[in-house]
Amino acid sequence: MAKIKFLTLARHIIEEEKKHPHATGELSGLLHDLSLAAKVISLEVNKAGLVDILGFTGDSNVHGERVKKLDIFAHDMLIWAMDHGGHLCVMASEEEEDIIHIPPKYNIGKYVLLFDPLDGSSNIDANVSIGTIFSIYRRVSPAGEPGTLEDCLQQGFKQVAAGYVVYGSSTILVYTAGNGVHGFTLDPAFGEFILSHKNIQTPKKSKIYSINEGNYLYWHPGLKKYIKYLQEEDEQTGRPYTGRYIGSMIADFHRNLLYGGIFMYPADSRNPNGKLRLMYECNPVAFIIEQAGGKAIDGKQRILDIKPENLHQRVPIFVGSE
Ligand code: P6P
Repeated sequence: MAKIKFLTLARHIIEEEKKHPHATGELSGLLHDLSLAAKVISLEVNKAGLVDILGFTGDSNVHGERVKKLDIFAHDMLIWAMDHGGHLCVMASEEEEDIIHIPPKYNIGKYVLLFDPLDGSSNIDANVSIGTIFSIYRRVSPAGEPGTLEDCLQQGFKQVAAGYVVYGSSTILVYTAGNGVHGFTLDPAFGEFILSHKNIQTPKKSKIYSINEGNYLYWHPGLKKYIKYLQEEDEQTGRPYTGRYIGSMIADFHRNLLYGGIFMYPADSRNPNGKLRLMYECNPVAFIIEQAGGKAIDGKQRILDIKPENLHQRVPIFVGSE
């Protein structure tokens, strides 16, 4: 029999699931449905320049940010792909103020999905990499009833899985279900995600730092000192570091996951809680980086320990090599 070299996402999920004797296959079904949405969004993102899907809908989202059509498309696509699989009891999205209920006959699933449908969307017209980020919990409300806000507002260390898709030079889906971090690259020829990065471990140390230096004036003095320290010359500690900042968090995070480094979106005098969202941006990447041997803090505590107060709360984040 021919030696088949490649491993599809679907096959990998099933093999991972076999490692858990009491796995029911629901999480596998959920991740499979997510990968379908990712393929369709990837198709649209990669031809965005060709059809009239660029530009603004003219609407603005719950945060008053002008919304690009692809944002809405990705949001709608994820809901369409996820709300009838029977795996979920509730969902939440960056694009929706409140929790998203699952149609009654399908809302008996035991999982909760939170997502940022298209992070970095201000970069779409410039062909810069953007991404979808997702976070999965087990429900805490009684089975058989519709999911609740309480199901969504769980601390990050309770995530059962988390991941992201980067729509860039290729489309890559990276996820963890608590047993390491694995990356799958989409082969558009036959529309399958193929294992390309098994068991990603982020370098313990690196010379890359990612931060928007345009906010320097508003930073805490200690942060100013730290960034200046990185820019000093010192052979022994490998300084000066290299600045790399795409302005699309998931693209910056993905590069640093593979190459090592630190990504920072700190609090500053204008944004006391920073800019990035806890539930569907910081918690997922914090789960991933810790599984890959790195760290994620808000400047004081572990991101995964933060007790959420609301669905769209922002937190400062310092994430990357230990
Ligand atoms: P700034 C994109 O809009 C985003 O939400 C993240 O993807 C990115 O890291 C950040 O904002 C960039 O923000 O203030 O540096 O432009």
